[in-house]
Amino acid sequence: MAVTPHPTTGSHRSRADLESSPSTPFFAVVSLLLGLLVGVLALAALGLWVQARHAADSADRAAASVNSAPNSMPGMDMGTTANTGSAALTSYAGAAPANADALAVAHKPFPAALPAAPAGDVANVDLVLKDVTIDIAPGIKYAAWAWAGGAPGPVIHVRQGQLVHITLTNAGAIPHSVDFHAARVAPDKVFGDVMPGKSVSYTFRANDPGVFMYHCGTKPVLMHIANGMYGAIVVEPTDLPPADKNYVLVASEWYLSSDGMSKAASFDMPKAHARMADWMTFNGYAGQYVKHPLTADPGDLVRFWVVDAGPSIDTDFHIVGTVFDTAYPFGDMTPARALHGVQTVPVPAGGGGVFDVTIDEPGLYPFVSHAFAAVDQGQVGLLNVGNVKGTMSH
Ligand SMILES: [Cu+2]
Repeated sequence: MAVTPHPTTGSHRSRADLESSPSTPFFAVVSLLLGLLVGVLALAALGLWVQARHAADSADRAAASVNSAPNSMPGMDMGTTANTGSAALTSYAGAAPANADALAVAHKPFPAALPAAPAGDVANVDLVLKDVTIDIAPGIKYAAWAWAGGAPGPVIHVRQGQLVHITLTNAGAIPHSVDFHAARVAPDKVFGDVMPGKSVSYTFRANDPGVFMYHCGTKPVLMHIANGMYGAIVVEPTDLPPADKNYVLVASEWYLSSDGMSKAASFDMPKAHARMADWMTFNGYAGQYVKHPLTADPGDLVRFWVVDAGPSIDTDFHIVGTVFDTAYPFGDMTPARALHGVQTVPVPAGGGGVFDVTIDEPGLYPFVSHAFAAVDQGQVGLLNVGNVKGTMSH
C-alpha cells in the first residue's frame, strides 16, 4: 500500500515549510530557556563543588585534631602526642591511681538486682536530684548531677497496668526535669523544668511493658544526661515467664574535663559532641561487676534488663560463652517478635532490651558491649555461674 507523506508532518517537509512554520518562535523560546537552564546548572554545579571542598577541608581538620589528640593513659606509649591545635581534645581514658585495684575491691557496687514491684494499683516513685561528687571508676571522681544514690538513679520496678505516681524534687542549684520513656503523656505538660527547691508530681499508667529509660530533659539535654541524670524503669509484663535472677544494667558514657584524680572532673561539651568518651560503664562505675560479679546457679534462667542511657553511644549487648535463649530487642516484650538463639543485640541510646540466658556450665561469663572500645573504657562485667573462684577480664 502506498503511503503519501502528510504535507506538514511527513519527512518531505521543505526548508521553506520549516521557516514558515508557525512553531518556529516556540523553538526559539525553548532554545533560549535551555540555554538559561544550562547556565543555571553550571552555576549550581560550581556551588556544589565549592561546598564539597569546604566539607572535605573540615573533615581533614577534624581528622587531624583527632589524630593529634594526646592520650594520658599511664604506661601506654601513644607515639606522638603533639597537641597541634586548640581544637585538639584530650583523652583521660584509663587514668588510674597506683591503688586503683584496692579501690575497685573496696567499691560498693551499684545494686543490679531488680527490686520487687510495689503491691496495689499505684507505684509511688520519689526522685530527689542533688549535685553530688561520685566515683565513676577506681580513683576517678566526677561532679555529677544525680538522683539520690548517684548515677544511675534508682531502679524502678512496676507491673504492667500500674499507675506510676512520680514526684521529682529539685535539691540542686539549677532547673531540672524528668522524662519517662514508659509514659504516654504530653511532654509540655509534665516534663517541664522544676526550679531549685521545688517539687513536681505527675502520673502515668504503665501500659507498655519493657525496660525504659528515664532522664532529665532540661536543656542542654546532652549535658544533663551526661552528668548522671538517668535511670531505668522496668514495666514487667503480666504474662512473662518468671526468671530465677533479674539484673538491671544501665549503660552510659562519661566525658571528662580532667583526669578526675586530684579533683573531681566535670563535663566536657566538645568531647561529648565528638562522642569521645573517657569512660563507659554499666551502672555508672567502670568494671564494677568484674571485681564484684553478678551471680547465678547453673541452669538458672537469668534475665538482663538493659537500658542504654547514652547520652550518645549505643551498646552492643553480648554475653561471652553463651547465646541468648530469648532476646526482646528494643524492650518490645511481644513474644511473637522476640528473637531466639542470637549472640549480640544492639541497645540504642535512649532504648532498652531484655535478654534471657540459661547457663549450665559453672564459670565466669563476661557481659559486654561488643563494640570493644567500650570494654577497654569500662563497659564490662562478669556473671559468676556456680560460685566459681577467681576473676578475669575480657
Ligand atoms: Cu537536669
